[in-house]
Order: sequence, then C-alpha cells, then structure tokens
Amino acid sequence: AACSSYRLRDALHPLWQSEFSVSGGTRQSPINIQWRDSVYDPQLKPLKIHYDPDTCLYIWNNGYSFQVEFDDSTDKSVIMGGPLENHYRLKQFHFHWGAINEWGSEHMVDSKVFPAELHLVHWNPVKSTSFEEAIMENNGLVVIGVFLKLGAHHAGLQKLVDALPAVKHKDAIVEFDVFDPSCLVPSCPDYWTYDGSLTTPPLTESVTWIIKKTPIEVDQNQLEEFRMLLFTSAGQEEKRMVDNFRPLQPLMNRTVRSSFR
Ligand code: SG7
Ligand code: ZN
Repeated sequence: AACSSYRLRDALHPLWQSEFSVSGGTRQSPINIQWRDSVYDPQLKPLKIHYDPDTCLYIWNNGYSFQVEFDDSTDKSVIMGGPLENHYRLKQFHFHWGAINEWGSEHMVDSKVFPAELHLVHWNPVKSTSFEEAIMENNGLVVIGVFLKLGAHHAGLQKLVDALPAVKHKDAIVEFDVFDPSCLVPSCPDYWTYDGSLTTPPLTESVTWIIKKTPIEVDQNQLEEFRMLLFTSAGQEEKRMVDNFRPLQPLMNRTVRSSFR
C-alpha cells in the first residue's frame, strides 16, 4: 500500500514533474513518519504557542496555496519550547490539499495520507534579521504541521473559509484582521520533530519540522471550499487549486524524535 500510494502521488503531481533535477539534498521534506522508528526524547519540552490575533494582516492566493500573513516586525506572535533553543516568530500559514479526500497532505504517518495539511511558518529572529535571510540559515525556520482529517465542522477554520471566495484567483489579496491560528492547532501536546527542508523551491534545508500527532477535524464542505480556489489568474483558463503537495522524500540518515512514548 505504501509503495502504490507513493507512485500514485508522483504520477499525479503536475507541479513537481521536474522535481528530481532540483535538489540532491540530504534532509528534504516531506517524509513518511514511521511511528515505530521514531525515538522518544525525554528532553523534548512541551511546545508553547503565543499568537497575538492583532498581528494577522491579510490573506492571499500566491498561485500555489492560500496564505495568511502576519506582522513579524516584533515578537508578538511567537512559539518557544519544544525542540527549540529560542523563540521563533510567526510569518505566515498555508495549507496543502488534494483533489479528493484520499490524498492531499505532504507528510504521512505509517504511509497514511490525510486530505490536507496546515503549515505554520516561523523564523528565528535571534540568528537572522528577516524572514528572507532565515530561509537560507541552518535552523532559520520552524514549520508546525497539522493534519486535517474529515469529521466535524471546524468553527475556527470557517472564518478562513468564508474569506476564500475573495482570493479565488492567483495574486488576489484581501485584508484579514484579528485571527488567532492557535485555534487550528490541536490541544494534544504530542508531536514528532525532525530536520528537513522547505517543500517548494528554493527547497532550502533550513527547517526544523514539528508535526503534531493529532489531526484536527474539518467537514467535507470546508475541504470543498479549498478546492474551489484557482491556480490561475483572472482572465486565464481556470485551473482548480488542488494537489498542491510535494511527493515524499527519502529519510536518508535522519532520526524522527517524538515528544511522547
Ligand atoms: C508555499 O509554501 C508558500 C511559500 C512557502 C512554501 O509555496 O507558502 O511562502 C511564500 C511564497 O511566501 O515558502 C519560504 C516559504 O515559506 C514552502 O513552505 S513549506 O515548506 O512550509 N511548505
Ligand atoms: Zn507548506
């Protein structure tokens, strides 16, 4: 099953057809997390999330995903603890999803794929003076990954979903004030962490990944609203924004650590 779903994803993914000429790295993302191969690390602390809803600025369709951007000029929205040596500032969050519920997430757990995955992207203001600089730094970025599974309606997500028609086309951008994305992070503290990369160009190997064990539940209508977005600009032939995930990358010589037994 693991093998066939991998090939299915590769074959289906239009954005990554030239993928294999790109990298050659040793710590690329996403990966399949094998639960039994992950190593419990009692040193890992609970992850602390402090987001200020007032730092939320706008939502835009960047032609790959929809993304919610934050004011990162101060330490108002930060994470700390977990595997981290210092605090990291929230820059943006975005999602990856499939055309249907059978796939869509970038990471997998024991070869299980979810219909979507949330990425909250943070940068290290101690090492770098800007997000752009942090992209090129070792340990410059931390991305929290949260799986979305089909289930109950998610009230917090609905505020976002209601804004999506306004950013249907590529490059559309609208104000989006006062939103606390911690409502999208499950309360269960358990996570896996590993050293990886961005999953889109420039694919830099600057990311500490923190993947939450517990998914959040969203309903079918909410996923359908994601799938109404377009890769294309106004006036172009419409192409639905779906399957915007990168295929799995080899684990190579890496250990995935878990915060839980
Ligand atoms: C999406 O994923 C965008 C990118 C992001 C990339 O393409 O959200 O953000 C932009 C264009 O500002 O790239 C540097 C960066 O955050 C990769 O992010 S991910 O590895 O978390 N999937
Ligand atoms: Zn992402």
